[in-house]
Amino acid sequence: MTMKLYGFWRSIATYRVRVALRLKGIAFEETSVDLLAGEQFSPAYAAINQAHAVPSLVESELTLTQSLAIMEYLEERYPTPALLPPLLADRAYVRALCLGTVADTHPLLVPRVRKQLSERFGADAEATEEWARHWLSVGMASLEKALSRRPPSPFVMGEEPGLADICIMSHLVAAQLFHAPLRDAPHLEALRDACSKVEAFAASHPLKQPGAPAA
Ligand SMILES: N[C@@H](CCC(=O)N[C@@H](CS)C(=O)NCC(=O)O)C(=O)O
Repeated sequence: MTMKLYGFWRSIATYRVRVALRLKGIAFEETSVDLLAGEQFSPAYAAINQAHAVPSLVESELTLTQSLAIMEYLEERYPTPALLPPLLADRAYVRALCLGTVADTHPLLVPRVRKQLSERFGADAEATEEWARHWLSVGMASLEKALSRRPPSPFVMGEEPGLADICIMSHLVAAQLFHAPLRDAPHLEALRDACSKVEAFAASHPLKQPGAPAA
């Protein structure tokens, strides 16, 4: 049965799940939840995701939320091709890289946080964009440092892309959307170039989704 993905073109959390599904060759249909129009707060969507956020993935009777939890579910349920490495220590390394984006940076950028900054604290559009760019740059500096200690070749865990590549690419895609330049980051640049050549990443890019503005 085809899986159903609830997402939004601009959502980098949805992007992560799209890439994981495509790397694993799992068929899915995406339904757009327009975050800019507030559809995440509709009663119908709240019944699917009580956190009013995308992505949500529905497989038969099961509804999954949180991009990292969804990708780990896919990894356990459909182990081939593997997105996590076989060694325990490597898996911890990959998860640490993932959380650098998923847990540390991304939550600072989501629409509800930017809305609060503007409505409660009076930040104008330029200030909220600058806020996003700041945290994206802090995150990229940290990721670049990590990769410089263990350079990708061409992907984080070697020949095949996996969870770390997906999460790091979601960070770089967000940086692109928020116009946060990639500076002095040769490892991130090389990883971005390698991932961009993979169809699963290219086809999942926010600007390639229905509803996205023409590039
Ligand atoms: N940690 C969650 C983040 C989910 C999330 O906040 N998604 C954003 C879009 S990328 C969203 O739906 N935001 C709605 C809002 O902020 O109102 C995940 O990785 O799935």
